Amino acid sequence: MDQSTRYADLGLSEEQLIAGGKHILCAYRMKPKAGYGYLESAAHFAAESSTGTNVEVSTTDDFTKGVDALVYHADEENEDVRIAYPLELFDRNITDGRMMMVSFLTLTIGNNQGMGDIEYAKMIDFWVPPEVIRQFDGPAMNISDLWRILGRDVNDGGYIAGTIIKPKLGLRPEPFAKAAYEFWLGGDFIKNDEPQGNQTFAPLRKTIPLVYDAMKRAMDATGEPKLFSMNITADDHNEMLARADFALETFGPDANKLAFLVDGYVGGPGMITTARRNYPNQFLHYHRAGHGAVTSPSSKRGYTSFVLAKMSRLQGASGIHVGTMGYGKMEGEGDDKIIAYMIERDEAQGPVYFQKWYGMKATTPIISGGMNALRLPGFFANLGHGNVINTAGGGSYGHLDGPAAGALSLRQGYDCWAAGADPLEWARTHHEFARAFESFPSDADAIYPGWRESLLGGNR
Ligand code: RUB
Repeated sequence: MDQSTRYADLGLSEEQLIAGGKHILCAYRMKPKAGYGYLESAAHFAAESSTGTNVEVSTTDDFTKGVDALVYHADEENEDVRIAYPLELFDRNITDGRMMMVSFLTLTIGNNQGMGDIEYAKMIDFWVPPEVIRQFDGPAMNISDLWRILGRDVNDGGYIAGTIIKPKLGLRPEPFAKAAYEFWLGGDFIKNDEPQGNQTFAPLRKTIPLVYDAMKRAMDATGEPKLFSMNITADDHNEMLARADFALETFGPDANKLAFLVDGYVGGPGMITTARRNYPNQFLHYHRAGHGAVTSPSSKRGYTSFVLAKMSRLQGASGIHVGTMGYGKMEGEGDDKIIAYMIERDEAQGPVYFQKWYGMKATTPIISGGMNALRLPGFFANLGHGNVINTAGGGSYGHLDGPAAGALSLRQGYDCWAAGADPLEWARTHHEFARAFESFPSDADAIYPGWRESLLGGNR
């Protein structure tokens, strides 16, 4: 059944929809199955994403039709479909009237992902009006709060050198805390790797007190504050709270140095909001493990990393992983810097829409995945600034001289970029950075082809 007379209105202008502020706009890369017309399929897609189904139903009335999602742009050649969703469609809390991300996803990336007449549809951007900004929590904390704890400038405090405890799994409590202590001797921020929690060989009630003890010793040894991002992800809301409460009590007077990490893609929006609303005084670290299943450029369905990051700011993530923009081990490219700009600026241009955030706090980009000191100067040159958290697991624990040297090499990699220095020249006067070349020789060969002659005098 062709529903395009009801669910499409190509006369609507995007500019007017934005000025009106009564819709959420979504842009999809969409292709119908062979034999289905483009506008007809797009209209069916909008119907299934709002008030309709594949047939007319007798219970529809005039009010219902007033909240139909409408296709307002359908460009078959560029596979570009844009849909306006009236705000009334979205579910609201009975407790406080606020909007919820799960409802946004259920409608805009819900049944429409499995329709028989759609080959694929991937959301590449969305735009929200000021009213939606007012109805989401947004971040309570971000990198500024971490800079304050670290004693730095709260507006331009610079690079936070971090790591992920490695190995990913298999450390018992004592070696785990030792690994943390050693990194903190040189670096600022440690996160649990995302599968680490309460495994039988490392019970959380034993591990977390040892981690706090390691933090205190590292703070005494260095005279600097340190930060720990603890994974509180769990299926059960009560289990999340139990983990978080135990850690807050354990860290006692240093609880402000504790962040909570949540696996927000596998766990879903409810988990992020659990952390955001129950612990507004803690930095909320959004880890996105699993997101590649839908965000990868090889996936034609789901949504992009850009969309994921934008949703996370609305929900209130303090920081989210945004990839390494082609400089690390995970998929990505230089243009992904718009992901960082969208979450950290008060207004930014996305792939389709220009978004204003009306003062909603920024979400901090977390740069991670195969990073080490050698990769940082190029990364920062591409991004254009260094006000990020960087977690380098292999890049710290893989340093030939150990994690403290690994941490120092990261900081020196950042300083090299900030000074506008030539990395090979910089290495002559920065020992840990120089040793990163020998620690990660294949990276060194790829990024700095002349390094062996320059640093080793051609001896190796
Ligand atoms: C980092 C690591 C993280 C990824 C996740 O370890 O594996 O889980 O950063 O990817 P290492 P992303 O530093 O040893 O590579 O940050 O893209 O979400």
